[in-house]
Amino acid sequence: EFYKERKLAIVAAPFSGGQGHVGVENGPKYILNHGLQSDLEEMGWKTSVENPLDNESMVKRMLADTVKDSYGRIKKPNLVGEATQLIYQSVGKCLSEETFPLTIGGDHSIAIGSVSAVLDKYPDAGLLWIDAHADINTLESTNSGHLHGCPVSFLLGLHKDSSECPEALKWVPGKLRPEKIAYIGLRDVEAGEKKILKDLGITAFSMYHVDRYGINTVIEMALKAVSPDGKSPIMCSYDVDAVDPLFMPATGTPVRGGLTLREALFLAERIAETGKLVGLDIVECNPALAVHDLHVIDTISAGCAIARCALGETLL
Ligand code: 4U7
Ligand code: MN
Ligand code: MN
Ligand code: MN
Repeated sequence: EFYKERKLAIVAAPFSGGQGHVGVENGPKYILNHGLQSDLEEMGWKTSVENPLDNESMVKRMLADTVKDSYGRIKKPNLVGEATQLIYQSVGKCLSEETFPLTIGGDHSIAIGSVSAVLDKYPDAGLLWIDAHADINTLESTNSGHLHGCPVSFLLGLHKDSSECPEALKWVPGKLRPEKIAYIGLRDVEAGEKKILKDLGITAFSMYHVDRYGINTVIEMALKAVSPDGKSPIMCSYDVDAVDPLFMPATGTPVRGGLTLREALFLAERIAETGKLVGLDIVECNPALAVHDLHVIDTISAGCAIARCALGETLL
């Protein structure tokens, strides 16, 4: 019932300021070069590409690491605040034109922008966060200071309780309700994050649950949690490090013991099957972290396959 005209925008978010590795900003370029746009066209989507970060001052700031940009332990709050706001506006524009936003990262901080825009348009949307990590560190709890470990806390509005919030991030609406998010794939969650998840009663399926119940039951439980009546729009923020590094080696914070490639694609296929998907992020592909060419191909082709499956590609 969403996107009847099957319009889709690939929102390129070549951003690395939410973490410490160079190279994740090349994710969109590699994914586009792999042919994702024409694949989606063949599947019947009318596609376009948006480049919200492609303005002179942003490009300059992302390259030059000269201006001091830290706030206590928090790294690059100004850069992340400005970049995510541009992504927010771009995704918001897509949605206002009934165009499906497929945001390609870049690191996971960009979801602050993409998910906020989806929640503005669809306030009752359920959010599926597919990831090895919970990304729910607050400005207080983060040990690394990397904002790609914090987007969920911003989406929940936890920064609003903080005297620590940098000016550039104050725009984030923070309207996500804790009962509207479910995680799948977790296996590297910090103690501080475990406490937040518990205190807020957030639904989270770790790799333990995938092993215990199987991926099919896990996705049914996750969908039920964020959309009990099955009617809510669904937003999916897919961090490729949810997938086992055997299949997805070129990513910034790989953790062994993850989803198999089929489990990863099945999740996407099942989400597509609901007919309720209203937005998708694919983040954290970092071709620079491959130790040889096959790693690049594995990572980029798996990233593209996740996108295609979530957007309706079927095996038969
Ligand atoms: B990703 C971490 F400390 N929790 O906060 C942190 F383990 O978007 C990792 O999921 C965050 O890749 C990983 O830096 C962020 C760390
Ligand atoms: Mn992750
Ligand atoms: Mn993540
Ligand atoms: Mn990562």
